[in-house]
Amino acid sequence: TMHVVGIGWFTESMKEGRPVAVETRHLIQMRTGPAQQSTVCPYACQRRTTTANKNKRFTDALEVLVEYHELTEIEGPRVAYSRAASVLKSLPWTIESMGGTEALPCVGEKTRTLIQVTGWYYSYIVLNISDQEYILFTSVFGVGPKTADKWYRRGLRSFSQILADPDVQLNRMQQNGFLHYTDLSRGLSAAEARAVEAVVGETVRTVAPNARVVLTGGFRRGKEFGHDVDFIVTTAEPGRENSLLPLIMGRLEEQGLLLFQAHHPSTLALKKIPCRRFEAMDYYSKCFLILKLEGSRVQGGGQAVPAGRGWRAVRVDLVAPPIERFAFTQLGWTGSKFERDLRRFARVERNMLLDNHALFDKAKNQFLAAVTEKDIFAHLGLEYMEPWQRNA
Ligand code: DCT
Ligand code: MG
Repeated sequence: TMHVVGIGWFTESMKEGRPVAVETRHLIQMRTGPAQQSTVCPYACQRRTTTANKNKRFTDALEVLVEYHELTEIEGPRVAYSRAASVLKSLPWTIESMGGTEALPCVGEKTRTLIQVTGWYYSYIVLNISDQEYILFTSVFGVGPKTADKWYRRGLRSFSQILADPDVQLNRMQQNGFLHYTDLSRGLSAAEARAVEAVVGETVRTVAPNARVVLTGGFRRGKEFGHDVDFIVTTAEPGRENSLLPLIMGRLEEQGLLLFQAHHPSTLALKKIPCRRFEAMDYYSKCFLILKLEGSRVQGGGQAVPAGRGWRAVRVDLVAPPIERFAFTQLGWTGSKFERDLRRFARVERNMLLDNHALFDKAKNQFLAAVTEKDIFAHLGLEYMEPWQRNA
C-alpha cells in the first residue's frame, strides 16, 4: 500500500523504472489536477476491480493507446498505458467528481468541458496515426500480427482485396474467421454466455458424467460482454483429462453444433514448469472452437441472433488440466491484467514463479501445492480476491 498524491504517483512510482508516457501524464493531470489524494496499491492483484468502471472515458482512451502500441515491438509505453488504465478502473470514484476537484484552481466550467473531450481527442489522434487496416486484419479469428503485417506489406487494404487475391492462402482457421466474421466480431452477451454454458455443460455430462466443467475467463469475472466463452474441464481419474476434449468435440459435432475446431493435445511435461517465460501459454490439452448457438437457447433470444437465421456463431475455448493443476489453471484462465500482475507480484515481491501450472518458491526451491485459488493467494501472502474483483 502506498500513498499517492495525484500526478506524482504516475510519474514516480511506476515500477521497473518506466515513466508513464507523456500523454498519460497529461491526461491525468488535466483531469485531476495535482491536489488529489488517495491510497492506491501499486499491483493490480492488491486492488479490487469490479466491472463497474467509473473512469471509462479515460480508460477507453488509454486502451486505444495500448492497442496502438501493441502494433510495435516496444513494450514500455504499452505496459505503462495498460497499468495506468488498470489503476483508473479500480478507483471507486470518477476522477472528475472526486472530492476536491471542484476546489482545484483554474478548473472552471469551460475547463471541465474541455477536459471531457480529452479522452476522445487522444483516441482520435491515435486512430489517425495507426494502421487501421492492421487492426482490422488482426480482428479476424486466426489472423495474428505476422499475417496482418504480410498482407499489409503486399498492399492489401481490405477484406475483399484479401479474399480476391489468388496468392493469399488462408488456413482453415482464417477461412472460418472470415466466414463467421460478422458474428464473431459482435462479441457475446452474458445471456449468450449462459446459454453456451448450458450447452457445454449438457455435452460434458453426456460424454463424461464424472467430469467437472466450470466457466472461466471474462464471464467468470462477471463481464457483460466478451469475445469468447472459456471453460475448464477436468476429471479425478488420472490421465483421463486428455481424452475429455475429443469426446466433447465429438458430441458437439453429433449435435450439429461444431462449426470449427482446432485441438491442441497436451504437451505438459513436469520439467517445463513453472514456465519462466512471462505470459506464455500453458501446456494443457485445449481446443479453440466455433459453435453454433441457437437463439432459442438464449434467454430473450429474439434479439440475440441475426433475424431469420435462428442461430449465431460463437467462439468457445476449452482447457483440460489434470485435477491437481486445477487451481492454477483456474486462476490463470480467469485472466485480466489482474492475473498478469499476480505473476509479476510473485516474481518481484515474493521471489516465486507463478504460471498456469504451478507456484514455485525460489528461496525454498520447492513447489507450493494448491487445491483452490485461495491457497495460492495465501502462499503469496495476499488477501483473497473474488473473480468479479479481478477486472483490472
Ligand atoms: N490465457 C492464458 N494464456 C494465454 C492466453 C489466455 O492463460 N496465452 C488465459 C488468461 C485469460 C483467459 O485465458 C481468457 O482469455 P481471453 O478469453 O482472451 O480473455 P477474457 O478475459 O475472457 O476476455 P474476452 O474473452 O472477453 O476477450
Ligand atoms: Mg474469454
